[in-house]
Amino acid sequence: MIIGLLLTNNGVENMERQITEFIINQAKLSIVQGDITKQNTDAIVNAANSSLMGGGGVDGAIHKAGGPTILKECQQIVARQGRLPAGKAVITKGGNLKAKHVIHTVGPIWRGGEKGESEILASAYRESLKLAMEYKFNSISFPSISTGAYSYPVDKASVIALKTVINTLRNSTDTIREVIFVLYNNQIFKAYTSALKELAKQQIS
Ligand code: AR6
Repeated sequence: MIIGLLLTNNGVENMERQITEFIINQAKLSIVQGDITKQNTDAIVNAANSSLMGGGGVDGAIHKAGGPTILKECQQIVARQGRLPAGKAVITKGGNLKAKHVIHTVGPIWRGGEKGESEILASAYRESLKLAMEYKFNSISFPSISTGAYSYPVDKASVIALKTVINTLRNSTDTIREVIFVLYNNQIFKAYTSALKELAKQQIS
């Protein structure tokens, strides 16, 4: 059950802006504008590609900040189980990152919306949370999966991302107490903020 929505505008460290918090059972969902590589949650999520060999965007930033051990572990995973299908997730250690673990998932490439994109995107969030629960993490940070190089329209992606996390937290009695969406640019941040306000209105009314 959702028990509250709090709107704040704190001066958070690292130039982050945090404006929206949403309480679901015992967990807090919040949205901040910032760089996910600076987060100290138990895990941060990487919007990777199926090769798990790194790339641009948030993937490149995570590998750069975390150092080469992350890529090494990714190579071992691919050697063991092959490429990572879209909608699935795997986990590595965090290397030099503050977060001790990185959950790598692959979102859908936007192809117009009729190719199962929404289900694959929801699955990427669900599978990432499932891994976090298996590892008994208390906190996890997500980027906005698929809304960069993979071109998923953010007005649609934000609703799917938030709904999937809210529904998972609502149906869970697990260890997760904090989920943070860490959004790099202002346009994406604004889209998530208005999507969350809209969802909150629907939930509360
Ligand atoms: N912290 C948080 N979010 C970030 C950061 C950061 N440091 N850097 C970028 N973003 P993208 P995708 C945001 O392209 O669309 C890669 O090359 C960015 O503003 O990183 O899922 C992979 O290897 C955007 O909102 O991921 C794949 O080939 C969001 O992260 C492909 O891109 C996602 O953008 C995956 O594409």
